[in-house]
Amino acid sequence: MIVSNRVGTPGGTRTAGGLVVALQDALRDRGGVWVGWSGETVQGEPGPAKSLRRGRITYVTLDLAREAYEAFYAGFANGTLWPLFHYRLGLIAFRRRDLEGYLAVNERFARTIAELLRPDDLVWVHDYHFLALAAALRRLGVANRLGFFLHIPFPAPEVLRALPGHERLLRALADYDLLGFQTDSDARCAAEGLERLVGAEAVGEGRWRLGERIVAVGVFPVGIETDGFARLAARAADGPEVSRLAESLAGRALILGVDRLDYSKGLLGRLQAIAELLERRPQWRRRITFLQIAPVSRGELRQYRALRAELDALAGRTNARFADVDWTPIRWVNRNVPRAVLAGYLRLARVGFVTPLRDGMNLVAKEYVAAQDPEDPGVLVLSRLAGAAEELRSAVLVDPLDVEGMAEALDAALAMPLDERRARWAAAIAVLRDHTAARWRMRFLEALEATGPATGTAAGVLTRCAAAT
Ligand code: GDG
Repeated sequence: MIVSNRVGTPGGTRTAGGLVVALQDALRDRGGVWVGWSGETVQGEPGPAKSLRRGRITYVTLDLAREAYEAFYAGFANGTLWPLFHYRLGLIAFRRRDLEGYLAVNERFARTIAELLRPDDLVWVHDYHFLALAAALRRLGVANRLGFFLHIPFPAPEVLRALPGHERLLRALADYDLLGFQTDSDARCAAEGLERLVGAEAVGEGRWRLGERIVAVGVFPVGIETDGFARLAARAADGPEVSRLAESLAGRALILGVDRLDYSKGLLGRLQAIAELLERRPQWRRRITFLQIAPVSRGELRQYRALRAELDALAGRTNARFADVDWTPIRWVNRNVPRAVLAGYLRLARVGFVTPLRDGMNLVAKEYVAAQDPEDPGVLVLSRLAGAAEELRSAVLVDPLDVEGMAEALDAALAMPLDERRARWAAAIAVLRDHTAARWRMRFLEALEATGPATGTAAGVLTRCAAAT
């Protein structure tokens, strides 16, 4: 059974991202149930869960009452946990009733799940919306193996300490059998949090004891379907949408960014770096186009509306400063682009420009590498603070606060000779062919199966995390 806030229901309005595809494949291989929010909010009490069966997968979705949505989703998950876990303390809004609403939604999901579970089912829970789900399930007497994977960074104990109620959430995490993280650093922070903030005790092999519970902690970097995405990009390259973009460039080099419009993605610094490049290296004026695809995300939250206004203004100012009658340096697109077209755009780009201030992994960085033409690959310019930077060491790595440094990196990437581009790309694609989405889910599920309710052991799968002790 997979539990995640958003569900890849067939015919759903959300376009399939890499993650939804990966989870769908996991269920298709083994058969199973996918539980999550329907995406609908209702006035008054929501009705019972809806269920839809397609092949071996059953989708179970719950509507949320408007107030529950405000407290759980907009409030505690995205107004408190998201900024905290991305180290943006100044953006945090905390309200007790949001925390209570969050815990209540976790309880409601637990009741639905408990009714559906068979004794030998594995449960794989995703992301910061459900930190407290295992605790709610245990209270209902569920003894199944429960695994949790966090897609976003896990903060250091000193940062987590700022959250009222953090002890309760950490204790709730120990009700899972396995906690999975994107990077060593995230796993280490979680383990330190368990030790220092709620007194868990390391018992070796990446496991911690808290009261009666033993919880394993492991590192499982999310991958993409590397070969599948490469084929998608190669096929899309001659399609009408990609040709339209290629023709409009009139031979200029394309620098491309693709991100949900989110303050964690470093979009302000990215725009400043483009301006800095054009200011300091005038030879690139008229010779580059920066295209940013930034579909609006969480637009109902104040912090996101403010960011959008600031970005619109900065893009406008930079264009006004450098544009000519037949050239504007920045194309700023808030529309969602179909996945195949996006793959083609990535292949066309001379530079993939990915500069989050902090990111659990960042799949766009991986998709950019997978999409390249092996004969003539472009260059990935990647923030050191993306989880992906731990794997993609051959990218041009940048500090996302260092605007001058990012402009220099763009200059180097645009001028990079073919043999160096090929060598960097070959190193990156080798990592991505090894660390695929399929391997990610297999490793996680094997590790979860290796934890036992009886013994609580997680044999031999958590060695990378030993450093965390
Ligand atoms: C979270 C963590 C972690 C984007 N715009 C369009 C579009 N996308 C697709 C991308 C990519 C996905 O959305 C975004 O994934 P990221 O990993 O870059 O970022 P988050 O959404 O913040 O994801 C992150 C991830 O979970 C997985 O664990 O890596 O750190 O924050 O696949 O291509 N897709 C389409 N049109 C768009 O306009 N079709």
